[in-house]
Amino acid sequence: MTNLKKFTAALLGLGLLSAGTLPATAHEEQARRRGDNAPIVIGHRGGANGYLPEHTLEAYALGIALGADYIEPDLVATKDGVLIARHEPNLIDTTNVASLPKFADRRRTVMLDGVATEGFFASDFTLAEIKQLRAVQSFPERDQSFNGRFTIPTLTEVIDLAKRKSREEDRRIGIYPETKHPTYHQAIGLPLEDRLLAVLGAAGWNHRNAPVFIQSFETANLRYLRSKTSVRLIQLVDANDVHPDGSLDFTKPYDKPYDWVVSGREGQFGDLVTPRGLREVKGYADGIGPWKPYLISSKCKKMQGTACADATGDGVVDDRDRVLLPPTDVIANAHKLGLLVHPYTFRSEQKRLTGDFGGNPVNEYLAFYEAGVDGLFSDFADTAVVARAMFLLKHDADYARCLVNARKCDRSND
Ligand SMILES: [Ca+2]
Ligand SMILES: [Ca+2]
Repeated sequence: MTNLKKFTAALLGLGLLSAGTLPATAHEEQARRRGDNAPIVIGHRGGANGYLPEHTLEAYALGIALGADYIEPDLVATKDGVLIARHEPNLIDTTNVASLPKFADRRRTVMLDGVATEGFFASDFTLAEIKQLRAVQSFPERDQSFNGRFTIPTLTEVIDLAKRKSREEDRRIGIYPETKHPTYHQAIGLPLEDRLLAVLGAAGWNHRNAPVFIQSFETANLRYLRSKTSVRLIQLVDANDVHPDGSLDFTKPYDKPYDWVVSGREGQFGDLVTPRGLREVKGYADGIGPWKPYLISSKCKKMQGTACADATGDGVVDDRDRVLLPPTDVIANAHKLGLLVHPYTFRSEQKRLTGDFGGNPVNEYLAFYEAGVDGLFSDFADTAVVARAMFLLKHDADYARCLVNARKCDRSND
């Protein structure tokens, strides 16, 4: 956070400024244009998982080499209570576990957030057993040639890597851990939150100025974490899909945070990004991590019945058959409250790029940087970094001079 934002937050806290008439907003905008508060690039599942199997030290290291400011370990717990980096408790899509006869008897079906899920679960494996597995690329359309080569890292190993690379690269590389399925982990007796704080504490990173953001799709565990730590917290905001008209679809189980299902709270994820919802989030978190259509959505170019038509005529219906809608007011409303906005997930494949971007992922990043995001989650950190440099060249004369003079031009905002 910039000094200006801290000052603004302090004034808000003292009641000297009302969020509705925030004179600092214009200054913040100027600061952002100068690059004082350049958006951060968060290496989603490492930041190089467009290239390598996700959540491996190799993918994190490549993400850092490609310029990511933060690397993102998703966290699940092993049987012996160690936090490891995996996208899901179910290891079947991201490791070779299903091909190892010695673990065949571990296959089972569990209820994961109300959904019957079959596979191999991290909580049935000790860390020593986890270390016998190897990671695989979970996106079938991406390079599979590194499958079976890399091990599954612990959170501690990820932190050690971030610290070592920070020294080697002479820049601050942080971590952006996500607590995966917190209610589920509590129910199986392996709650994530205190384990995470213990690991951060051991690393000297359980404090406000640590290069750490903790994120969650649930709300109750973030409130708990707020009561235990000053580390920055981010409320993730999901949805199921985007309707043909650009409005969001809240089909279960992606309709609401799972702790709301358990507690019986009405509503849906979208409630968290209304002005009222943002004020609630401000009570326990430092920002939001919304799915990107909450900020800039898209609608079908042409309809076929009630669905999108194949407007491009290439035989498939995907994001290329959609056109952008104007940005929503979510970023402005969040910024009025001093909340950061870090949308997900930016991916370079052609089928994932809205028609307006002309097949160039740089154009998507530029649209979101121009809309005012404070950072974003990318599978291809190199492209996010290139687009950020273009954005800063356009708006930040100091940055342009710095680049031409071959000085160190580290513009990330913390
Ligand atoms: Ca994640
Ligand atoms: Ca098409």
